[in-house]
Amino acid sequence: MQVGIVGFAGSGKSTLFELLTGARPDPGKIHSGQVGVATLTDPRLNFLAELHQPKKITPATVEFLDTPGLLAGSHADNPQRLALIREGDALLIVLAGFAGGDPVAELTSFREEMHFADLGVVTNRVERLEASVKKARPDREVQLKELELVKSIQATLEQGQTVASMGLSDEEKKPIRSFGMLTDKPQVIVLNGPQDAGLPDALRALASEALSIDAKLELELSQLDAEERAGFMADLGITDLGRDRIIRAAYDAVGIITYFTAGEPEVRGWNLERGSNAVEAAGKIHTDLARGFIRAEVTAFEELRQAGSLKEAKARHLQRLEGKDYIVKDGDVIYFRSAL
Ligand SMILES: Nc1nc2c(ncn2[C@@H]2O[C@H](COP(=O)(O)OP(=O)(O)OP(=O)(O)O)[C@@H](O)[C@H]2O)c(=O)[nH]1
Ligand SMILES: [Mg+2]
Repeated sequence: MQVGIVGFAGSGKSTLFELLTGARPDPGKIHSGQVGVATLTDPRLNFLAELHQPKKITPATVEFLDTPGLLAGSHADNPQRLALIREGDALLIVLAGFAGGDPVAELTSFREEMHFADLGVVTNRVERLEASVKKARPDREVQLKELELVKSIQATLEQGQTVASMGLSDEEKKPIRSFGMLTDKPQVIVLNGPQDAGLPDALRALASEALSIDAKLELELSQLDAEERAGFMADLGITDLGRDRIIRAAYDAVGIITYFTAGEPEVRGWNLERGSNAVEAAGKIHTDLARGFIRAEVTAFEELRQAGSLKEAKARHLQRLEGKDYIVKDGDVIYFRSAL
């Protein structure tokens, strides 16, 4: 899972990238996009580690991609800059809330830039396909179908609507998947700046789930030792840090849940697309585990926590045997039985 950190130049993307991933932004990498890995602080993992005393603890992770900012008012190379994020699963749009700017106008024009870039891509594709279907070719039928699809996307974008608003199924989207339509991606909107003002209502109206963070301050806090940090936070009246909220919001936007495997060698969190079944979950670990799947022994994390130990959870019959079609839930602790 990869989330592109995007926005206009100077909005604080690299500051946020460093806060989320702990990786130093490298100016030499920015033009191709710099990848960093963020681990979600998850108290459930600590509890499981207490129980199992494993040799290794591996949290679930998400990749963030720091990208060069767009330049306001210069359409020309913005689509090219935006091309970097076409492979991402979601976009984290960072708005500058610290330099007296107008975040609502900033979000509106950023969305326009994405719109414009998508329109460029589909218009290009429409033109190519129109030329191509004029010739007799074996895949003409397939191309005619794709042409119909890209034309309807083009019309939608021209009317000011997003690709996401079309509600296309994964199957319908197959021909355009490689385009990575930006206006089809889930968005996490982050207002970066001092927290006293809170989120303006006008921004909430545009992005109901918008979050706010003071990335610079929080990055500075993260570099202190725990005691100093607690002191500063108390002095500044900060009770809640934004880092984990943002990572959690990225998981939710993409539709990713976490399940756990727990044993003596390793306690580990795994990312899984919401709605996946037990075999698909097994496949995240190893294809053999999925191929040889017999059953999944599942305990909900909260029940395990209340029972206090796996033994007690079993005694209370809280461990369930589930088959291939079982839909895995966030927080499930799973032991897979496999014939391979
Ligand atoms: N006051 C204030 N300054 C900030 C905040 N976040 C970032 N800055 C400053 O704004 C400047 C730009 O921050 P960056 O994180 O480099 O911004 P960016 O979006 O990566 O910029 P580009 O990569 O050039 O597009 C730096 O000088 C930061 O220290 C903030 O929350 N408050
Ligand atoms: Mg930057």
